Amino acid sequence: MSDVVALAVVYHWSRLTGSGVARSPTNIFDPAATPAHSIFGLSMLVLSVTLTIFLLVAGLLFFVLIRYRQRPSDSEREPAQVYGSNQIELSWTVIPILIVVMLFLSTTRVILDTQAAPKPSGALDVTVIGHQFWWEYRYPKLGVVTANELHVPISDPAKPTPTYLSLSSADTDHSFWVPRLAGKTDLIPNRLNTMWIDPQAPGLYLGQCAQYCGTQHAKMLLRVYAQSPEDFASWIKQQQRPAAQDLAGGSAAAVEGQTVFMHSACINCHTIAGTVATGRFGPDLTHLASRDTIASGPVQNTPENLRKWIADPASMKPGVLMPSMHLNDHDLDVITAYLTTLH
Ligand code: HEC
Ligand SMILES: [Cu+2]
Repeated sequence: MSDVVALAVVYHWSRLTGSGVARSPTNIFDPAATPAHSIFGLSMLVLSVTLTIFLLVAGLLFFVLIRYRQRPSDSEREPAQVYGSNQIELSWTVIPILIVVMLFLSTTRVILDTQAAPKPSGALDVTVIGHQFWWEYRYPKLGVVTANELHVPISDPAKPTPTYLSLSSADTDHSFWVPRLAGKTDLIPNRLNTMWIDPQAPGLYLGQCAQYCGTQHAKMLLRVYAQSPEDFASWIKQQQRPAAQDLAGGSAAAVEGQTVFMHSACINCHTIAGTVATGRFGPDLTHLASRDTIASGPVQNTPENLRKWIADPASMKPGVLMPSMHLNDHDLDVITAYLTTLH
């Protein structure tokens, strides 16, 4: 109960001061998609019911404590003892039952609305695979594979184009949670879970793996880019281009970098579509340079960071499952030059 009060206080305080959780990009009180709106509505209902009960009970308790406190004028004799009252016992049994039934029905409605919603024909399908410690995104009908940065179209309530996610895991349990879009859904090996999101305004929605999955769980961030239909279509078009085209105008270093890359162990773990690199243990790098971040969110995608990452990934993400390949400075330079051409 004290959690509920604390939450309400924090919420109103931050609203008043315009700071703190209200401005946080992962604010659960600032829903931006239908499932998040339903959950927000339900939590406000539960909060108001439980808060009312708390205030009533605590208020009565304080009243009794103060009103009937011991006074010097009190006589030594015990006051009259009253036993049993059918009316009072009935009311404190029946009213809570009604409240619980009401909360149960409202919760059931939200669960049905978010989990059993019929899929509109305009829906986009994306397969999400959790890995230690990054996200794989596959768009099976569009032939696109990418990592860590999920792009989805915004959805107009008049003509909905929600994104339906099928979630699974390549290793251990993870959990997909972008608080402004929807509730958490776990990614569990050998099991397919589903959820959907329909952000209505373009923007970047952030989240975080919400199930402890190993050393770098904390740096397994979620980035959802909600785009206008036109922007989304052009992103898809760009992701569908074969990678080989990118090198055409590349520098000599980039061309040499491609050769070094294709002759090193990188290809066992990474895919670059249209080349001999077909590994699936690490993120698909076909359009690496089109991403804002690397390492699942925490590192900006700049040539310096990329080089540092390839030289020693654990320096940026201790416990990462990509080993340091101990490349010399020259190979690091040319591989970085090559990867930065992969738009
Ligand atoms: C043993 C498998 C393995 C090998 C070999 C390997 N990587 Fe990785 N790589 C990974 C994994 C796993 C990740 C994801 C790490 C994370 O974010 O937790 C990764 C991430 C990356 C990323 C960041 C991608 C992104 O979108 O965040 C780059 C770039 C990269 N590797 C380049 C290379 C290069 C270049 C080589 C060869 C010199 C190489 N890797 C060799 C497994 C490997
Ligand atoms: Cu995880």
